[in-house]
Amino acid sequence: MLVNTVKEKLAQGGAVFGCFLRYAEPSFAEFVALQGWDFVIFDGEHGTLEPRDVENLARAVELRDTTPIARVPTNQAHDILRFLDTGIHGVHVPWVNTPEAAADAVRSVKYWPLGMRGLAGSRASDWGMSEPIGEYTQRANRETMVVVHIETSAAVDTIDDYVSTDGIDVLFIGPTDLSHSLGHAGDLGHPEVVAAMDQVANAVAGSDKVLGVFAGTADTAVRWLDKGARYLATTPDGFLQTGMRGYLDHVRDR
Ligand code: 3PY
Ligand code: MG
Repeated sequence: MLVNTVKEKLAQGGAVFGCFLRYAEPSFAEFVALQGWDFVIFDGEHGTLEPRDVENLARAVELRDTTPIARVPTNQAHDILRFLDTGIHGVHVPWVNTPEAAADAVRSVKYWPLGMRGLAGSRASDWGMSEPIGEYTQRANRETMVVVHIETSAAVDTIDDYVSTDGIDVLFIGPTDLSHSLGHAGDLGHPEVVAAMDQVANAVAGSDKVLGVFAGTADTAVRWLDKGARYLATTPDGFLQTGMRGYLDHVRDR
């Protein structure tokens, strides 16, 4: 398991930038990593990616010094384990709607004494060949990140208790699900959605957690940096769509 440079940069007070990817193509993942993103999040919640895909995608981005992370499909220990065993350096856990569920996520990600992640030879541990297994478990506990999605009104209502939960690195706002949960699906600028996101940002400020958020465009990311976010994620889909549509609109309208 390599050093988690995202965790390192965050510990130094820096901001990190990443991309969600939902395509099972290692060359595309490597192409994206070469743009210079700090991390890539392979999306096991939305789309079709399975742990087998993620293992090869992780290899591809590691080649380009980019930290591999995955969004797991559920907050179930066995789902989280199958993704972690591929060798990724952290998980995004979706739909963590109570502080107790956040503590469950930490227990699934960490080995003893912080949690009860299942232990066996896998790519994550170099199949037990590089170091004594007890050293690996403690190193994995240090290097592996827990990113918890705050994306329902129930989570926002109890945000102060998430902030004091040990073992969480990033509290990550999922604006789309949050807007849906508040009855304003897709309207990320609705005053109630903005107020809920600001409530999360205010609760995280001054705590030992990092504020993360999905920010599709660079302008949105800059606004969030100004509000204290230091873990920003987007997706290539929007950029591809804008670029390709722009090309076709330009050539077809002549
Ligand atoms: C959301 O907006 O709901 C997300 O999960 C973003 O990744
Ligand atoms: Mg979501």
